Amino acid sequence: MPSQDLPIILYHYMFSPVGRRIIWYMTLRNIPYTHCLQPLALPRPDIARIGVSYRRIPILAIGRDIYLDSRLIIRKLEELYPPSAAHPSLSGKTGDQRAIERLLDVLMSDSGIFNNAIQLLPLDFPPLSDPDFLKDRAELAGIVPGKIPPPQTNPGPGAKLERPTAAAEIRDAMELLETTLLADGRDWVLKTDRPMLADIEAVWLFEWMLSMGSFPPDVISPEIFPKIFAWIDRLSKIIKEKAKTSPAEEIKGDVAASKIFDSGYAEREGVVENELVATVQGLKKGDLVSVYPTDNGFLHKDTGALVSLNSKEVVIEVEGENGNIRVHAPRHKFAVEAA
Ligand SMILES: N[C@@H](CCC(=O)N[C@@H](CS)C(=O)NCC(=O)O)C(=O)O
Repeated sequence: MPSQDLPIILYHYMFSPVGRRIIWYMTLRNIPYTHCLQPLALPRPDIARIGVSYRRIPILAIGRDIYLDSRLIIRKLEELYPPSAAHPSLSGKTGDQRAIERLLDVLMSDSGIFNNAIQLLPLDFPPLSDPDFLKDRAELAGIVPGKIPPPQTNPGPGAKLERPTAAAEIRDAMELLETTLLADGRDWVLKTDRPMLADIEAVWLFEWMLSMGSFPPDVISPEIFPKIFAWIDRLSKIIKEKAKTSPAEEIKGDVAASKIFDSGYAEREGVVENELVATVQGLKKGDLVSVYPTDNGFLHKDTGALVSLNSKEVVIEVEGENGNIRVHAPRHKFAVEAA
């Protein structure tokens, strides 16, 4: 476990469903953290000053180690805070349980369902009529004035069918849960006596959509999916109660940066393993590499000296405003390229 002196700082904004995934995880495991709230759109000088170019939210700092992407963040918190009475485990015990946990993560993170949820944001959600916000999100998708957009972002025909099509996709994922894992009336996805990581993996997007008023009531309602709505309600109540007893403190970007630069590293330096991406490029420790996501936000590359690389993670050392930090990115949906 990292030294208790190392600050844990979550950079996020309250509207971020992926940020909430991390908050719910840390809340259920009693992991104390502070948060540094960010604007909904770029620029985010608080993040630039620590030396990070990655543009997505959430980002988690544990001392001078900075973790990108919620899946890696959860995996790291699992490793760095092994189960104890103070930090109870949320992971499944059996292989079957862990498989359900991971498959739910794949469903909610990798199946494209997140984009469907975005399509269903209420049309009167104020940022949707803010041209600066829309320009920012076009940049996230890689659409930059004067440049040819990548093929997946070309607007297709039938834009007016986007919302009904998205609703059908969301309903389908909800139907899966309602009629299988929750069908027998259990309280929690793994039939445990308390919520586990599998619950968090399944719930974060649906809870966010509910809180945003995104469900089209004729397609998705408590009458149509009673078990899911009751489960979301049970889980939200537990989180709210827990958050009340130990609320996270909010800190400003300058304070967050000083805390990071005054800290040590949470992890020992790793090695560059014989991974194909390293061998084909002849990469070795210390080489300058760029790391960036491949699904969106790919115009923002972090570049630094390669510290370690394995099948799960790449770590680079990057210069920040007041010293170096280490940026950790998952290998899944991230590129590692000689710079
Ligand atoms: N795979 C990433 C996805 C993160 C993501 O898409 N976050 C959204 C907010 S929920 C985002 O960053 N949107 C653009 C932005 O805020 O700059 C993760 O799991 O962390």
